[in-house]
Amino acid sequence: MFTRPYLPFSALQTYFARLVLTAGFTVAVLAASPCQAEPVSRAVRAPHTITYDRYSLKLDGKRIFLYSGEIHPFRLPSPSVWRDVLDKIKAAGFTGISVYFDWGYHSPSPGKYDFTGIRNMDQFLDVANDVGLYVIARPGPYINAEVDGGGFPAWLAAQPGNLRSTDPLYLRWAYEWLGHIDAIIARHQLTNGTGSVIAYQVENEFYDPTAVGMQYMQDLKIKARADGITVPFTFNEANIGSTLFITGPGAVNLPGFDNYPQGFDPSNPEKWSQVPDFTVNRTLLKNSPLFSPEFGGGATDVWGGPGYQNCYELTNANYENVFYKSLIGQGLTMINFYMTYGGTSWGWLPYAGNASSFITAVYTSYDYGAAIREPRLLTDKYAEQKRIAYLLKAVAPITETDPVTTVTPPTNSAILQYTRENPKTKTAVYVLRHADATSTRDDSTHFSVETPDGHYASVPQQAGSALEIRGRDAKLLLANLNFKRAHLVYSTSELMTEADTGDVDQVVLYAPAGQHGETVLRFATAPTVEVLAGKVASTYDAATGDLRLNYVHEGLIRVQVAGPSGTLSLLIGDYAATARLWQPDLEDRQVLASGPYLVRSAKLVGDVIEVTGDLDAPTTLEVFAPQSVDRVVWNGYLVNAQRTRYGTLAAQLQGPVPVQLPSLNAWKFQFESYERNANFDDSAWTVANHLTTNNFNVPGTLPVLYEDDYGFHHGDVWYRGHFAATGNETGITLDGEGGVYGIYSVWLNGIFLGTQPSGEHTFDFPPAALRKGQGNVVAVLVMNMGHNESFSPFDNGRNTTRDPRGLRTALLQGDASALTWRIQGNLGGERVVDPARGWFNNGGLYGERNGWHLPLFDDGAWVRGDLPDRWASRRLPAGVGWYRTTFNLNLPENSDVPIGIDIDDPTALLYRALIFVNGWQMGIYANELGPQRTFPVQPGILNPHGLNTIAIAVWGEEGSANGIGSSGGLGKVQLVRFGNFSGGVPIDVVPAPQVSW
Ligand code: IPT
Repeated sequence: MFTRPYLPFSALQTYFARLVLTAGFTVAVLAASPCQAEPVSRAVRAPHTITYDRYSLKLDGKRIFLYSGEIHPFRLPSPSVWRDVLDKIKAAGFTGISVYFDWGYHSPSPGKYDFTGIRNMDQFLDVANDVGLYVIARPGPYINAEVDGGGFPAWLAAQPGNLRSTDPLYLRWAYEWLGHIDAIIARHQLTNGTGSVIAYQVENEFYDPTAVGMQYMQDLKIKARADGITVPFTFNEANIGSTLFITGPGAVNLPGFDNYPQGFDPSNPEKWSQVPDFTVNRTLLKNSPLFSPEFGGGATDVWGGPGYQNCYELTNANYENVFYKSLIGQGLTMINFYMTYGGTSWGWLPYAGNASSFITAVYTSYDYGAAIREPRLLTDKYAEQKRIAYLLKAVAPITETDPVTTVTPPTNSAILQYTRENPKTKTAVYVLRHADATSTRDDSTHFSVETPDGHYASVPQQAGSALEIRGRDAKLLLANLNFKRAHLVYSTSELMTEADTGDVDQVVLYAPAGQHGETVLRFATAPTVEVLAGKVASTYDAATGDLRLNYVHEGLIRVQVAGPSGTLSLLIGDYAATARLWQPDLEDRQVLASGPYLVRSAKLVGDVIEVTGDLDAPTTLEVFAPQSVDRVVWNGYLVNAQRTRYGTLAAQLQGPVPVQLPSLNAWKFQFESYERNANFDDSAWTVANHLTTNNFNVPGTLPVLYEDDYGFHHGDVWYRGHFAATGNETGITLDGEGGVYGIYSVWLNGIFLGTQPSGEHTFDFPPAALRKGQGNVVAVLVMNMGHNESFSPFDNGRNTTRDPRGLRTALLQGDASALTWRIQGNLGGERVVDPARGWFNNGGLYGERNGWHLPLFDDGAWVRGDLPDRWASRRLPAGVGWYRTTFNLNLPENSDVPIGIDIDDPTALLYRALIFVNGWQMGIYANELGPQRTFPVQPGILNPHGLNTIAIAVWGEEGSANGIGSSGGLGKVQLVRFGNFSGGVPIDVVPAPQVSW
């Protein structure tokens, strides 16, 4: 654990200067200790008014484009890196985030709530406010989200009441949750001036158009207002064109429509869809903007699926380009992308699934193929979103546009054009794409620009050039736009941003490399045009005042145009040249920085610009700042910056220090599953003898053996059924229920009877195993892969969270002997023994109940367990065995080295494994299913500067008593590095018990 004081430049000056040699360049260092990215607080403090009309949201009367990214704090259980991910979202120009709050993550048992440690949502919302992101708060009570129970706490499944309805037996619990979470959200509202929450979503995707559904929504709204929620209400309706909750009871202020055009099946990532039409909502939404609360930013994957790289490709940068720009072309001014950072469904958070649902199940990773990958990595999807987001920030007129219908269509009929115009400024917005969005053809066209500046019937005008639209590509073009120091008539290049750096107006334009570009600016008198880099042809027409620039996009072209109102610096790039361009938010000042992997913040202090960020390699940092600035501080170091011939400042920055991860060896091993044996002492276990249940699903036999009814909710659960044998018993019929991919293993008096997937199965007793006239024990280990969601709010769907887990049926065959049962899940059940890691961290394996997963557990008596290891050669039966090792990390200071744990083994072996890192369950592994074999582990869970412990609990699914046919064992386990960056954020190791078991 370490924290580093931030030394503002003034403080740096008081330190001794010293010189270090970095990558062949001399850098003056004024700091005694460097600093990692220090939060630049952009905190919003004064109370604000939030209003809206049919065009956009308005904050204190000023229109904003809400360009928002979805992130779930419960999928990032290391508060230090909340800031990292939020910095990254902010740095891409997003104006907001949308956040689900997971009821089940905060409530282990009826009446108990926890908002401390990794569950500290005040802290999360504080960071969002500090970073400068608006928040759409989505507290449910139901959230879906591919999380256990869809966000319903598992204990709720054992309570009476009709979920997601007006049933008072349900509402009393829903209100209890809202009472807690609303109080937190209310403290962070823009309307109070104490935070950045800008909107509040009521419930989640709710198709129930009946009186009950509408009243339920109305009840939740009344509750939220009573709890002090004063920001506008939103709702995420699934069906574009639905009138639900737009008027009448339950109506929200800002109705929105979810859409995932590419769907959720990543098996064919080349498959494309058509662009949905949100404009059908225009007639419905009279007084609120077009809004998509969830627009596909990636996709889910399932156990045994093709993996998240496919999800990424299914929703790649081209998809973003075409679909997101089309939404702007349709006039949306509020869009949230689901997900922007997916994260990790660590522990037992993943939703186990329902074979009939549109998403059957998810596994530990919730990477989602999103713009920021699970190890917090930036991608070309991120770069694409940044180009769009910067444009939206730079061009205020886009927040208020009407469609223009009287438009000459593009000359190429394969191209579709959305045309919009700001009614006040008459700025025109054109979005051009293939009418058939799936087309892979490269096309070219001319189009017509008609604004108060004039009528340009065929653009581009330059003979021999055309507007090129590649297959699966789109362009958002502008006309009649006032820059700070010049007027844009039109451009066939896309605008990324405009930054007034004080003396010049930096205007960044781009297009794919090799494409023609034409930009027309208007000046009353001929400007001077100086081409500083690249090739540009310019013509000035004194009659119109038009200065026309023609060029071919390649690298970074630089042109200075000096007119009567000042100098315009045009930076004309291709995609590569814009990917690493940054416009940190300085509120009243504007600067650009280019080169680094990430720029988190910038600050002007006198003649110094302080920049923070991350580097993935030695980097030339170029800073576009006022001419008065002549010194550059990078992450607390004064660097040697030179004035370039373009008037900018450039400095060579040293890349990250090379990092070698330790190899994992010296593994120890211990087999357990003692519970399978007849003589195991289960007298302290819970007696399972209920004859009734609140669960609507009728048990197959009595007593009720649903684990949730006995206070065991997550992970693996043991059952032991005792019976006195007559000798006629031939077997037992069991229905083990652990969700679609759940399994259960069964033993009689320690003799293994088999492992089956969820569902009913009869296990035959080997005659020799039965003890006639004596006590016998059937032992069952059930893997509960999580509770189902309650996706459909109709009666038959709203209670699917109650789908039973554990045993539903247990019936001896051959003789009706009575079975008496005991059950044991996680240690303590609903009485949480490890509040820091919490109730999703552990199930009921012997090792978990005895702390074998914890860092300082003494495994001195265990045997050697070099990997790969095969239980067949150890003559071990089916059951559970544990591997443990430790390793030291000593990662460079001020660095971010995302690390994961990788398991490599042939998939023929049937085993499952739980991966614990420093006691935290960071992965559920299914060797036979995959696809996840690499498990990112965030810093804070990992100690970057100290000892770390890995414990892996393996459940060998098959094998005889002497180990023949044993499927247990463990393949090679290694640490993998997803990158190496200098910079990062300060990391605090998450406090959690070491050995308090
Ligand atoms: C939408 C849910 O609102 C969201 O919680 C999540 O489950 C998402 O789906 C899929 O990742 S529901 C919509 C797609 C019908």
